[in-house]
Amino acid sequence: MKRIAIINDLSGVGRSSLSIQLPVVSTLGVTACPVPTAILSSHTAFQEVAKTNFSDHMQAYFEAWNRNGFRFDGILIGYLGDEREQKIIEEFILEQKKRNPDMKVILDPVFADHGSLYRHMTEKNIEAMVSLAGLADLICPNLTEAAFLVDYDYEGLKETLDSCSLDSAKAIVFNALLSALHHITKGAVVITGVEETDSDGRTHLLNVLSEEDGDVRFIRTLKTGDNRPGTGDLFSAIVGAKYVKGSDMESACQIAADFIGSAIRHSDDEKVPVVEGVQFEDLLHRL
Ligand code: PXL
Repeated sequence: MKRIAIINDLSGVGRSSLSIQLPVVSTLGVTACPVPTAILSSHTAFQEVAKTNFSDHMQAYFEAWNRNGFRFDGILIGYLGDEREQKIIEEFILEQKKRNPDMKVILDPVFADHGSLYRHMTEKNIEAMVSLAGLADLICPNLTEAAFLVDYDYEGLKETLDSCSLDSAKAIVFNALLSALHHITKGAVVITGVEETDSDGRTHLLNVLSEEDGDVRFIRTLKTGDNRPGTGDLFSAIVGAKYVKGSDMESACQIAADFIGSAIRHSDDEKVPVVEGVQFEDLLHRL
């Protein structure tokens, strides 16, 4: 069975990061090995949060893994406790690449959404993510993170995209952004969960896939429901597990997008408070 190290925070309440990626990756038939970057009482959209970083312990954790001879087929990276973790993770990646040159690195640079940085995030976290992107085979930022990573003005970008009704016009705008992102990574890029409204007033979530500079493909799913935390974590877990198992990128993205669309609808039907994320537990069997 394939094995992925999942480097992400452990948040007690709110369905984000490790709490949802572990069951999703396991359901997809891949062994999930957690590396907590921080332990939080809940994700940071709740008012009261107690946070403890794992940065001081991460090196010993990886060294013990390496000394045991553990070898991974993939490394999935999400939220960092602080920027010091970047170097430690990079050393782990380089060591594991020596052991398995086919190992895939999937980076979901979790630090912002809807135009703003998450609480506790600084410029240094962004620099850490840019550095990690240099070692990734796939990065999956949302639109805000994509803009921050390459120093684009998010509001201007969003406005331009909203004014494009044709896919051909959108593709030109995305191509410029993707080209900048391809300068910071040699890997593929998926910009996730970009909201758009069609001429009938329906909202779609658009995922923009680019495996190399100049390539741009749109993957859509109908969105009927609220914006909920944790959808990016679900996306990277599904695409990461499928990618490591050898699936092509486009169908992995489509499966992830469809799953997230139905999980959002289901959460609304079940009247789950938005801050508690998506109720995915009783849908796992669909993966
Ligand atoms: O789902 C993204 C995420 C991950 N980890 C933490 C968060 C968030 C989003 O708010 O706060 C701690």
